[in-house]
Amino acid sequence: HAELFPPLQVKLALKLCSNECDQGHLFSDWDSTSRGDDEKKKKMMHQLELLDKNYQPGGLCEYIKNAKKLLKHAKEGQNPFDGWHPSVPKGENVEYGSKKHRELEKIGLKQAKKTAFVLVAGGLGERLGYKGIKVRLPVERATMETYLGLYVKSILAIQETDEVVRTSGQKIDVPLAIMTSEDTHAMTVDLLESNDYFGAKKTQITLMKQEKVPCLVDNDAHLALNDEDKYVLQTKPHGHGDVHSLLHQSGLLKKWKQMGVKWVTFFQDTNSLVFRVIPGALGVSKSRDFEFNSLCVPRKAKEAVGGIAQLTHTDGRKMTINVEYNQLDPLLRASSSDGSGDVNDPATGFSPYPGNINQLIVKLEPYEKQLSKTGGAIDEFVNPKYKDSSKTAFKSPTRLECMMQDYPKSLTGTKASVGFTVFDNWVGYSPVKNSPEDGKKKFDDGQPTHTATSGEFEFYNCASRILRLAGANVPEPEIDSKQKFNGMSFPTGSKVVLSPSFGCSFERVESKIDNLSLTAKSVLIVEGDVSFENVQIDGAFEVKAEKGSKIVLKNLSVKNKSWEWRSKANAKEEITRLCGFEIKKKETSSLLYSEKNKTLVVDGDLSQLELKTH
Ligand code: UPG
Repeated sequence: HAELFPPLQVKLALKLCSNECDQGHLFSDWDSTSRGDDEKKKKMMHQLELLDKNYQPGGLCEYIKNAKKLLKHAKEGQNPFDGWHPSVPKGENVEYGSKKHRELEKIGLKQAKKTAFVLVAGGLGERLGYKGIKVRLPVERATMETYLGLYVKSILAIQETDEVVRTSGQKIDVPLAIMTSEDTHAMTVDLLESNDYFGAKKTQITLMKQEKVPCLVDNDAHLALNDEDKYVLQTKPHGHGDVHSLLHQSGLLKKWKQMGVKWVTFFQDTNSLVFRVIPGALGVSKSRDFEFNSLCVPRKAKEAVGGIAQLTHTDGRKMTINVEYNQLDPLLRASSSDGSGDVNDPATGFSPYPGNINQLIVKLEPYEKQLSKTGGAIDEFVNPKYKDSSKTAFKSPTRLECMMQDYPKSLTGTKASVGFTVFDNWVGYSPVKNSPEDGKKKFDDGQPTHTATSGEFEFYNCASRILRLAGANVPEPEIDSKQKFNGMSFPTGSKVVLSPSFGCSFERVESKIDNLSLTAKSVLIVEGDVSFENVQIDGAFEVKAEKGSKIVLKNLSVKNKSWEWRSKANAKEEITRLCGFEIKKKETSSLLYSEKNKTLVVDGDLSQLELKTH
């Protein structure tokens, strides 16, 4: 068939058929006498060529070689942690709002101007059961802000801070790279374009698409063809670890270095709280000169959150690394004297191993250097589901995977400083990963549910708590066990949304509050430069100062019928079904001010506010 294909494709096919790669089965049905299916054959060679190009470094032959080795280890039941002993590592614990935290934020905000952000958003979130991309989900339904909108606006708020000024006096555009996949790319582009990049410059955001890898049918790493079409290879996602090779291949790291970027901060598709802790964590990276800093929260045993452990090898090597949630229990069981695995410490009610939330801060210079050496390759693993205990056949084709938090494995044996920073759950971690049905099971087990419902309430509760720490009088949220959302009850209270432009650090929020109080039934939505002096709210209040303008609220008492979060089961509308409630808006007081370079002072005069009855 050689005349059908360009020479490079012929070379690739021959390589694949070599003894070493042993993939002759891919072509065994090709009829050498008839020339039928030529177009399909061309498409297949094109697919193979892409798969070869995308698996870097090394191409398809390297993939097959790695797969054979890992499948052999899996069949032999080799423990990936053989020879390594886990212990609880020492990291930096930071209490949000404390003196130490304020100091770290000051240092961190200075570093923020030298930070590039990387969002990994190639996953479809199958556990959630949502049809769209996860970054399109609303963080909360009071404003319907999407995750991607919140993230971009948080980056822009950092960019707007006084500290973010180049030596020349010019403000820089803080870069954001987003890793997408075939499943999420088009929808991510559409979300950005239809929202005008959420106020960012188009050039500020770079999209990098990860490609899938071929599936494997057996322990000899034979590549899988589609059951319905023998000219199409089956593929699956390779995992978020691809982000490193993509950053390397795209040349972004070099470009960022030239721009003066010093840090790269990675984060995931749904964690509405991530930007609350980034300034402080950047402060830790800077002051402790961490080359790699994982952000953590206290972890409940068995929670689907990896644990950070110090692993010490019998030969003396040490590494501080995430042990993924499905591997932590067997590792701990194998190494403890009494066989106890992933269990809570009775004294704290949490696992002694800090939970990795996969927000990673990496020092750019050594990272770029290391990736130039490795090409961004990350340790892979394979997780085949065998048909029976002979471990000779798989239930369905498997593939190699990799995780972005495994990057420090490549630093073992070097002097690189790898550390972690722990914040409390309420301010650091609130992902949306589980369907209402799976969330309910976790709820019944006393586990965090990580549902759209918990995500929304935790977002409001975090903002309320920050206001309390800043001196405001906001009641603690309470659980009303009669009020169930998709069968679960959560602590709820005032619904507070502080947009990133209101303050991207604790001190900034605190500087805007001087005697503010809210009742539990209140809703407060604040955007832009707004300050509160002697303000009482008992109702729903939306206040927004457009960019460049300022509002000072003084001696005000806002009162109206407010909004209500009403439980609603089995709704047709997808988001309502996921959260299990709808918002009934009754009355809202609102104020919008957009005069550039001017301040609106509202002193005791309620007539300046608009009262809407819905
Ligand atoms: N993702 C990709 N490409 C992939 C797979 C995932 O970009 O091929 C993205 C995904 O969109 C998300 C992130 O990677 O933003 C994480 O994926 P997810 O399925 O949410 O990860 P988990 O299996 O829940 O676990 C990760 C870490 C774990 C950590 C946890 C914290 O592996 O160590 O505790 O996230 O949320």
